[in-house]
Amino acid sequence: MPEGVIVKALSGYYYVKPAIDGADPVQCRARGIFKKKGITPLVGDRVVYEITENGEGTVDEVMPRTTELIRPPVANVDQALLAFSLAEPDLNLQLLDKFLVHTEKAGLDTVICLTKRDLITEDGQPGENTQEQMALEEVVRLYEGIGYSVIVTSTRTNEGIAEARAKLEGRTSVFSGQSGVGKSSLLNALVPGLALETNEISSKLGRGKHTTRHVELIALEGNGGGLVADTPGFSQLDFLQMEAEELSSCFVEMKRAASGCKFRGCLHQHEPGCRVLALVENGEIATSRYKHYLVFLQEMKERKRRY
Ligand SMILES: Nc1nc2c(ncn2[C@@H]2O[C@H](COP(=O)(O)OP(=O)(O)O)[C@@H](O)[C@H]2O)c(=O)[nH]1
Ligand SMILES: [Mg+2]
Ligand SMILES: [Zn+2]
Repeated sequence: MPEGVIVKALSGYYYVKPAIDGADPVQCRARGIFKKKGITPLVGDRVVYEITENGEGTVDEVMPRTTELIRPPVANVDQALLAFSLAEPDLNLQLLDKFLVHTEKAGLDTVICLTKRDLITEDGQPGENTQEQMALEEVVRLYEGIGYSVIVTSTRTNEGIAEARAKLEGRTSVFSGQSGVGKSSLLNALVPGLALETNEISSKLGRGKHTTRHVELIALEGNGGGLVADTPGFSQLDFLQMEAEELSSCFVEMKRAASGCKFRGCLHQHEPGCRVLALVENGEIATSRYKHYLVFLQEMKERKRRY
């Protein structure tokens, strides 16, 4: 029986893309057996399906998942592409660090995509109302230094598009980022012929409206293939299911340093013999990252108190 991947789930139907390049998805119903077993097929699931008489099909078997994201609900994702615009809206490094906590927690490889390169000055200076005045080069150096891939893109000049495409090949990736940063535009540039709806930013609010409603995987044809989910992003970035110690381990450079802390379970605040604090002091760990860590730690504590 043929195999494929669920690329869309809508109104009780699952759209299964056959494992053949260029083939159109088959509209399928899930077998009743899944409901009995309490399995809900997810977008991203690799499945065995069967074509029925009317040209539709049935999903007969769901293969074991390697990963399972809850928000957005996608199975088998192995990579996150975090889209952050350099301007309109201004680059928000605190939000980027928050997204990174979530991709680390989910165990995903992360590519940071800095979009709208054409909107900042030639020498990479940020807009005036950026909270943290960090030039492009500095931002790239910071995150590459931690170990992340950073790609700078513009859908106006096509800068970085080929590089982004290469990163997506052969993998299942989720695109995440605030609305209005250019996710759909980027996908349109990456996939010839795709015409995702993009939206203009309301200049008053500095953010776009949500036009991406359901999760859908888009196939990158040719070369190594690959699937990409254009999603509104991790909708609720809260820290409810996280312990303080886990938070610090999601800052990977702190995690690496933590083995050098005097106390196990060190939260890197005021503990004596804290290696992280020493590295912040000597500049090996960026102040911005450490500051955001403390902000999130505080947020977590406040959350816990409220619930
Ligand atoms: N100047 C510039 N504008 C862009 C770029 N990419 C997207 N935009 C614009 O940013 C707005 C939001 O883009 P969209 O792709 O809908 O963002 P999404 O909400 O993240 O999917 C639209 O007005 C796009 O035309 C870019 O590289 N440069
Ligand atoms: Mg969009
Ligand atoms: Zn410490």
